[in-house]
Amino acid sequence: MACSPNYAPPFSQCFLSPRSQQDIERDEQIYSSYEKLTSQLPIFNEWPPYSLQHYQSFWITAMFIPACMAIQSHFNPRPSDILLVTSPKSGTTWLKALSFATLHRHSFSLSDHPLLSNTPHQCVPFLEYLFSHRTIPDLNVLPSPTIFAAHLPFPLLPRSALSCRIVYLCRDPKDTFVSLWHFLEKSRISLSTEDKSEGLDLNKAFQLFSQGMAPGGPFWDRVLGYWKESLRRPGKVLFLRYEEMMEDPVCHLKKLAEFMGCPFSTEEEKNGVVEDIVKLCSFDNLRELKVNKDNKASLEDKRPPPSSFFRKGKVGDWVNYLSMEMAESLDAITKEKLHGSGLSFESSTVLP
Ligand code: PAP
Repeated sequence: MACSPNYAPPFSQCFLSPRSQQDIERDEQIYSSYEKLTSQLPIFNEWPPYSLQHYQSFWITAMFIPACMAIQSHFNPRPSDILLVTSPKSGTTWLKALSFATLHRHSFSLSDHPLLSNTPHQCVPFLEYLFSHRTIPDLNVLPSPTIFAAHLPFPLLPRSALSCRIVYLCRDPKDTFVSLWHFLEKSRISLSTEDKSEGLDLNKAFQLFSQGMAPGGPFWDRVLGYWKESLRRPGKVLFLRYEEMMEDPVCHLKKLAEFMGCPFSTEEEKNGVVEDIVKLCSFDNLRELKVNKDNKASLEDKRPPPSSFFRKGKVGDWVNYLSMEMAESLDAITKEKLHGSGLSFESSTVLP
């Protein structure tokens, strides 16, 4: 059984294979062409600390657009791999922890687990970061299966992504918005050096989010993309909701394990393995770990501090920040946008 102090996330290996001068020049050319294309896209600077650009009908964080282009052309997962996709602030960190702990449950003991000394984001990296090093990563050197994550909207995923299994997690738009606003405020403060740019006022941010002009937006187009695909290919795309997972994490973890191809055995269920993983990955447990309490941002790659991914972890916290008028307005937009799709957020609107 592996021991977590020895566990090092394997992702640096993607960049270690010897590369010929030709490969280096090829990657250089590829990324230069992506940067050139990126520089021509409409830019929007209202959401500090990140700029957004309009790329293929979505507002994407500008610094990740060359990586998105690289993913679109060079991401070729193996059928065994698993891709977690979320709208930003929908429970990505939680889903990463749950799927990592579930897939690797036979390799690590819960008392000495990699998630106790690595953040969920270190255990399951975003493709947007893996492809942002001006080098196409060699993902084939990674153990099979490997879990990756992405915030990419479905229309921006390459066809090749459907060769693996995709888990999509979404969250009520009001809570998503409130979480996003707090996260960007915290990121702005922790990433600012001499630049003391002002934050985005909550009311203004709300207006922009409602118009679809928010990181990863429009919210509804993104959710609908994965919702429709999950109906079309239920064996390939599992559609999950934060509120439902919070209500019954055990039932949803079993569903997730089955979808990932590693269902819990009757023996495991009897022995409480599912409950143990839920406990390991719970908000209260992860938030209290030293590694996740870290308040230091990485200025080099503009990464917010680990602590910014753990705020309240509650359903319905919007009630503390949005007026009833705002909530009704966002609900009405959501109802209209999702009309006829079979998807609705109405049950998650009930006041907590
Ligand atoms: P990302 O999309 O930027 O990677 P993501 O993890 O989706 O981040 O967003 C963090 C949200 O998930 C926070 O929500 P809040 O602002 O409403 O509190 C965070 O608290 C919540 N979260 C993080 N870990 C967990 C967890 N283990 N269980 C439940 N919620 C969690």
